[in-house]
Amino acid sequence: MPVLPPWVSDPAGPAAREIVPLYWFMFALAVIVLAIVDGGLIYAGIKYRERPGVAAKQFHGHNLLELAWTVIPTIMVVSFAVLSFQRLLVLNDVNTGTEMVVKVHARQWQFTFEYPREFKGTSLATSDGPLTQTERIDIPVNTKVKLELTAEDVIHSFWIPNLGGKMDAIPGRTTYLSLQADRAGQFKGQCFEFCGDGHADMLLLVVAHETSEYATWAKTAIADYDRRNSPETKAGRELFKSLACAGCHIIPGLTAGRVGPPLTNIASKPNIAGVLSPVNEENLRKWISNPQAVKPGTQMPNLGLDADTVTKITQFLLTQK
Ligand code: HEC
Ligand SMILES: [Cu+2]
Repeated sequence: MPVLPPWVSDPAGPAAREIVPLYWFMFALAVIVLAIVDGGLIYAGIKYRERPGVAAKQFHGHNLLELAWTVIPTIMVVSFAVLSFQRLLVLNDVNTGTEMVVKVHARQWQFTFEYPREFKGTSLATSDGPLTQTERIDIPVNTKVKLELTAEDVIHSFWIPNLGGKMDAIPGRTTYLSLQADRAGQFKGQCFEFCGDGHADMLLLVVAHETSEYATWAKTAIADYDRRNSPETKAGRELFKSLACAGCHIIPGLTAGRVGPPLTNIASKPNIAGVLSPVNEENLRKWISNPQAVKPGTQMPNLGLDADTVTKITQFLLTQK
């Protein structure tokens, strides 16, 4: 277990590096204050305590001391404020040198990232609009990315500790944050504002790619997106999203339920709910039409769907490989 916070022990971006000196400065002064206050307390407690032959004394008023413990903390607090403000000016400058703008939509309980149409000649557009990803954002290293954050329901907060900088996503308002990584790698984070039941599952991952590899990543991401969002399975996908399935199952980028298992790779699983194999059209239909008949007592309810709905949803689930 590292003792120091991640942005201090392993700063991986300019925002984190910006904060480190200030962290140490405040930490050092806090330790000095602690030593003086507690030291004085312990010293006085021992020296002036009541003991056989010595009565405890009371002291009142000492102009010099009172002046000192008013003026010194005032100077400290004002200097913290000035230094923090200076850092904030740097951190809040999301525009200077920005090379890419990504929209971040926060909702209970996931972050969705919407990329621009292209980045330095690499296309990031899919066959039906901008590329979007959930829980995960892929960026090129040493590139200043401006995040435009909004929230659909309640306040959420975007924070990747190793990269520094934290920003709330607020309904009805857009907030901004710069994201930049010094080196390729993965940096984890989590929503940092308690936002309901699923708050602890509202995860974040920043994947920083070498610039030369960014185009390769983009190609795969777009292909994945297009496969998942193909027009043939659109009807089933929309049904899945609007019916109760969405409340219980997660498919990143689509739904965020956590009661049932994730259905991300359902089509390549060996069986359905551990009891029905293989995973094919016929068995998926059986399960979705009446899970209780397949596995009595299962927590998935019978939703009483008509045959056409079941067909469409099944077609869609078969693309989740
Ligand atoms: C009330 C919550 C709930 C709803 C609503 C729900 N499910 Fe489920 N689902 C579950 C649970 C719980 C399981 C695990 C069942 C088990 O293993 O006994 C499950 C299992 C599954 C599985 C098998 C997953 C696996 O990994 O084997 C599929 C497929 C599935 N559900 C599809 C759907 C579809 C499609 C809908 C909407 C029509 C839906 N579910 C609605 C809770 C739900
Ligand atoms: Cu949240």
